[in-house]
Amino acid sequence: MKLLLFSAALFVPLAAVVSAEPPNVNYDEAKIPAYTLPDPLLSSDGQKISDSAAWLAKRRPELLELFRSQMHGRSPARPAAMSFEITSAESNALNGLATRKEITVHFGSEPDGATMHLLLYLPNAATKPVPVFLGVNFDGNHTIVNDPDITLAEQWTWDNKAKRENFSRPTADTRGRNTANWSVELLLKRGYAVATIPRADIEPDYPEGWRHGVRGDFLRRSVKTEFAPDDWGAIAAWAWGLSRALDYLETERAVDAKRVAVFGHSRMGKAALWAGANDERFAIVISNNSGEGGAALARRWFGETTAIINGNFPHWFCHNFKNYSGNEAKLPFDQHELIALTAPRPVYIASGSGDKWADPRGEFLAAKNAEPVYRLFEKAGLGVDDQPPVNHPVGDFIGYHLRNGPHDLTPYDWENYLAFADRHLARK
Ligand code: GTR
Repeated sequence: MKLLLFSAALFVPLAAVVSAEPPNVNYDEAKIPAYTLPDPLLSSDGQKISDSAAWLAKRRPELLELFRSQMHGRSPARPAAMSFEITSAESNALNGLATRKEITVHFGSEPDGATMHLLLYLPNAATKPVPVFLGVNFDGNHTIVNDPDITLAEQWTWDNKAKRENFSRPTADTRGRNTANWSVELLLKRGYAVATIPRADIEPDYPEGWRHGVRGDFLRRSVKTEFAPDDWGAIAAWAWGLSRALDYLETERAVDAKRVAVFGHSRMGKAALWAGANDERFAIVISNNSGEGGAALARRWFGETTAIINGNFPHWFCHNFKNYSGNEAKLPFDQHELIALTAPRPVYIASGSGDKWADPRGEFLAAKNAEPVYRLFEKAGLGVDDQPPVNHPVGDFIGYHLRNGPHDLTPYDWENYLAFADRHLARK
């Protein structure tokens, strides 16, 4: 009896130590425990990578495999039976500024198979194939700009209040709701096409949303009945959707598919980084306020953590990633290495000064620690050692700015992305 009591007493504190309870959120630089970042140039067999050939042949595939198996999961290849159906084309959109096209991407030949709705604006002033900004939108294609003729497509949503899934057509009053974030007319005037897909077409964003998206569709058509620990999560699915949109853009004569910048805000910034890491056809990668699981270092205890993100968004990453909740030191990588997977292509990381949840300094430090890989390609990175003050953009092949203000995507951010894209895409 005595012995039993004794062992029970021993057991309790031990359980408390190993529990996966999310730690408190920390916003104090002084409280961040010391951490050691993995060296991007050190292969798992101990070999030091010292040139770009060894990076591309050995370390890059190794890191990609680690991010696949431990964080984002494995995504399927481009479906063989995928097809594109142009459902509308209007050459006089946005008061003549652009040609608007809507394309339904069918992922398979089955009539009940998954599809996504791609919206494309082409600048009418262009005389040759144009570069493109491509991103996933949060609330539907009709929200990105004030254009009454964008199709209001039905989509799955989650009603948090009623705790109910809904398949419905968005109401007309949501048209143009996110115009301020997308700056579509500015991009068109600057000579860029704008392409977008809705997040809910690929996967509605809630834990059971996969049932209504491409992950559920692929699972139903496979021999499996449930996801493997390293099967793709929702962020990987959104990234995969971006690659499928690029597949269409490669068929579009009015655009130059070798000059496509993939971008995203917040969770879609995480998706853009993963899309760019996987798919080297993307010419530029832009992460706006992507934070935890995006550009911010996982090992820095500041703002959102691995445990919190896995707890609140269990569908975003693969099951294996749950092993790192409260256990970031065990990750075989950190997010600077995700950024480095874009090398030698240009990558831009942007933070908001008031966006503490995303850890702006952790985003800067990840960009900074990606530099050794760019150096292998003789590409200059940030050009600074310390995080610049607000509204002071820096960098060559790794761009960075800390915008004054909250978690948001603003015209200030776009001015910098445009300058970055102008500079790099003109070089091609
Ligand atoms: C938050 C989440 C962040 C970020 C953000 C967003 O709730 O914790 O990781 O992705 O959402 O996507 O706006």
